[in-house]
Amino acid sequence: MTEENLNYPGAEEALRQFAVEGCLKEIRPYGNGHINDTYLAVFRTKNGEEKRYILQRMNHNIFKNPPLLMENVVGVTDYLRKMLQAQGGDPARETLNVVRTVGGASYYEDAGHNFWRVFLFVEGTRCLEKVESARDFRDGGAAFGNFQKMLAEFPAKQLHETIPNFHNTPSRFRDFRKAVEEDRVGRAALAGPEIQFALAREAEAATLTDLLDRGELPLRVTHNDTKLNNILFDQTTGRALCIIDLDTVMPGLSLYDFGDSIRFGANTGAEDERDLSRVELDLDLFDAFTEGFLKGCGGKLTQREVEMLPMGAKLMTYECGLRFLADFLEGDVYFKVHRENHNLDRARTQFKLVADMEKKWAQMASIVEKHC
Ligand code: ADP
Ligand code: GN1
Ligand code: MG
Repeated sequence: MTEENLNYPGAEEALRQFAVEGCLKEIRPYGNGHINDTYLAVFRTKNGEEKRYILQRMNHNIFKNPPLLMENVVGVTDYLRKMLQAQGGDPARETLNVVRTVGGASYYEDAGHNFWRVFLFVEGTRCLEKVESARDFRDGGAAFGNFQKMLAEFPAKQLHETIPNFHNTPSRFRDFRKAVEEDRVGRAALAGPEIQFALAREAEAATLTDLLDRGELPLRVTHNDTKLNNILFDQTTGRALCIIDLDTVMPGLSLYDFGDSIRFGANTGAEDERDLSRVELDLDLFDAFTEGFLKGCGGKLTQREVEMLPMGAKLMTYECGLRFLADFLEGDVYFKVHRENHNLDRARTQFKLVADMEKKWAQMASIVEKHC
């Protein structure tokens, strides 16, 4: 099967279990995800053409039950494929396509209890790590809004909760406070101002969960990880084409999807920027995404949801900062890190962004009002 030097024996062994086409030519790590191990696998078919696949080793420290997770991914992508077919879309490119094992399963568990899966590589696309134009971001907003709209009638009861309390901000706050108290690797002294910043905002953490509990915000099927690099953009048309990274599709609030996108994409700096003077909320990008998202949702959001969009942005940013900081304090056990203090740098950008949102609160609210 193998043609050239392949340095990922576990990945190669896993690939062999799947119903893939041709001779394996190359495997290499791919993308910038913080969670799964992602590889690009290139095959040469009998007629000399290249066929590409995405192979992933699912992170089962984080996703405790990969088989149930894959049930979600298969259920959601099958459903989206039918919707796309009915709408005259292209189901082979506009959603993920799970490649089965030769035995027909959606994943493979190896002898070391690693869980692997394969997707068709969506050809002719670009994955953006940073917003390049307001148009892209508006389009990304429309794509995430539309994703939520398409799943509006999906039977939510069928979905397993892949990570309990994923966007439960008060629960994230408690985890953070525990990490500070335990200070397991002796890093709390390095993060004094960040810890204080986080503690000072405890009162606001429950804003959205309280509204949900009181029935003032509806539970929907949401993506929950709406980073810009979880959208593939068509290289030819430049339009947002395919929403990927479906591991956290679960019941949630529309505000989680809106907020997480703003947190990442409307930041003038990178998520791990060390120079905090470069980190601000770009109001033009906030405007563009809001416009796209509201259009994509197709007028389905309630007035209360629309009103709370700025709060969604702020709380998702704050929550992500809590998570990065807690992981720093716990010794970098969750997010992949590539340098010393990486998680602390990430937490700092999130908190800088929260502080900037607090300054720009009135402008954020009037942008939202303008679009509804
Ligand atoms: P993680 O959960 O670690 O973020 P993702 O599922 O988002 O993993 O995949 C990581 C990266 O791999 C994506 O940001 C994207 O660049 C690329 N990728 C994933 N699936 C596909 C696919 N089917 N086609 C093309 N690129 C993909
Ligand atoms: C992770 O998987 P990825 O890299 O798209 C994380 C998100 C965080 C994000 C921060 C399952 O997203 O919740 O917001 O990193 N995903 C999971 O960059 O925890
Ligand atoms: Mg991802």
